[in-house]
Amino acid sequence: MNIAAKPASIAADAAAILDRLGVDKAAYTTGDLKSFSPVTGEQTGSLKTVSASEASATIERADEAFRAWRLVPAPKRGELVRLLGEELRAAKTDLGRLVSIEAGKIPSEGLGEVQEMIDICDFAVGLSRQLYGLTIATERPGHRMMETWHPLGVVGIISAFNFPVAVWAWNAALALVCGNSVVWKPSEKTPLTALATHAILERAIKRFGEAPEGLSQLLIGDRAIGEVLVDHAKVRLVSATGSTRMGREVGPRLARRFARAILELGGNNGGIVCPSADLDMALRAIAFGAMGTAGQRCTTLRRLFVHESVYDQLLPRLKKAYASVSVGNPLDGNALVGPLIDKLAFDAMQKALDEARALGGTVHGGERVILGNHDAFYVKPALVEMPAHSGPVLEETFAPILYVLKYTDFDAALADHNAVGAGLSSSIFTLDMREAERFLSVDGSDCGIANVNIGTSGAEIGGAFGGEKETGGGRESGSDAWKAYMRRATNTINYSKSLPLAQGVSFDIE
Ligand code: UN1
Repeated sequence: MNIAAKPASIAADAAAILDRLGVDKAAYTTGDLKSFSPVTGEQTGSLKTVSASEASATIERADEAFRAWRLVPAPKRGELVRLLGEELRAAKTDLGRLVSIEAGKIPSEGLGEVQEMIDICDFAVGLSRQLYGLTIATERPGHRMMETWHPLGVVGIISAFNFPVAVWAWNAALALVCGNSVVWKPSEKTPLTALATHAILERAIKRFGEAPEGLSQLLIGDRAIGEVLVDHAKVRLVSATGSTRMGREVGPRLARRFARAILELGGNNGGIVCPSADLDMALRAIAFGAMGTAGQRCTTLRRLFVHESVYDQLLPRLKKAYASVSVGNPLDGNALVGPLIDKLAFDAMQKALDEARALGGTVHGGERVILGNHDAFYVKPALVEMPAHSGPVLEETFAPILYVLKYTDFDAALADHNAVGAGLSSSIFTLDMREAERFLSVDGSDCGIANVNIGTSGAEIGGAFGGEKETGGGRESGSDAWKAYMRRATNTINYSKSLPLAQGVSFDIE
């Protein structure tokens, strides 16, 4: 879609996009939740929020919708998701730009996020004809044993600012083909992209024609609204993406009522550069992994272990890349690094850098870049040479900080690599198959994602996405992640004329 004239402000730019996508102006101009663009810090909207009782009523409606939707054959449900994919293709330019406005992503990353949504729709459409279980050999004659997968119920989605719409799509596309209804609580930092996404979905629902009312709904509100979603008895699964701190609260609350959780929490992702590494390739992968999205992906590369034999070759090249990377307004120009989401993120980054300095770290970059607006927080990505794997290196700071450590012994580097709370993504750069295979093996990387000769970030949707330990253990997106969105029934059918008991038990009554 062409943008006719250059809008006067970012707010006007966002309003024009929302208008084209069919969002009612009142939804983002007459409420009390203020939204901002990190690009300039300017306000972009004031959104209507829901009360706790309205949120409960929304969930009840979603439960009603679920009861009807589960009866629709799965391939037919897939047709709705196919239409969603079509609408997303048509809206890609607009939604991608809105992601840039609201999350500060550079254009290719804003568009890339929408592409992830399209990809997962395609995946889910195919999946809608593949929701199958096993037939299992039984020990009894004249019997058959099989498993059936049934829809689960209302699926709650809690998403974070850094992937404001793709994470919804990973969950919603699967949940819908699996026969569930969806209630979404987006980040308060990125509500406009949620309104836009929902308007796109509503267009697909309209074209589909037969979806029950309330099949997919949006809750704009604060943390208390998220709690309603987590605590409501009709919500059978909550997929929550965000900090480990958030997950520590959400997980036990869901467990208390035996609801399911898919938790996708913090990452403190590491990479190992071995003596045989292709350094040109490693350099590019490290640069994107550590500086891309201004260090605000949960898969961002945060710790780099470099073998002493290549340290002095790689470090100067990395320093050069850090010194020359373009930081700037993602809406115009060709910057590779956009803004941090807000001042809190900037403060957390500076605190981590101070701690690193106090422990003897040498910090290159990391300073604020003022681009004419004091409410926007741009930074030079920071490269930190650390003498030891300690202090802030052990924690995820959601900002572009890459800690670099020199190693001598592969086993020791691997042990340090695994010695953090989070366990999301990891990579090794090597041409030595022993090192590569070891990294992927049982006593290699302990993360949910382990890569060879590519970076930690930018996973495709076809694989299961998520991580271990304090990352929460959940898996979303591809592979068989769909199973978390359904319930499995094991069925044993007796077509014989007798009733043999399993394990040879006899229980003969007169
Ligand atoms: C996230 O940061 O929450 O692998 C998700 C990646 C993206 C998804 C990141 N496909 O970097």
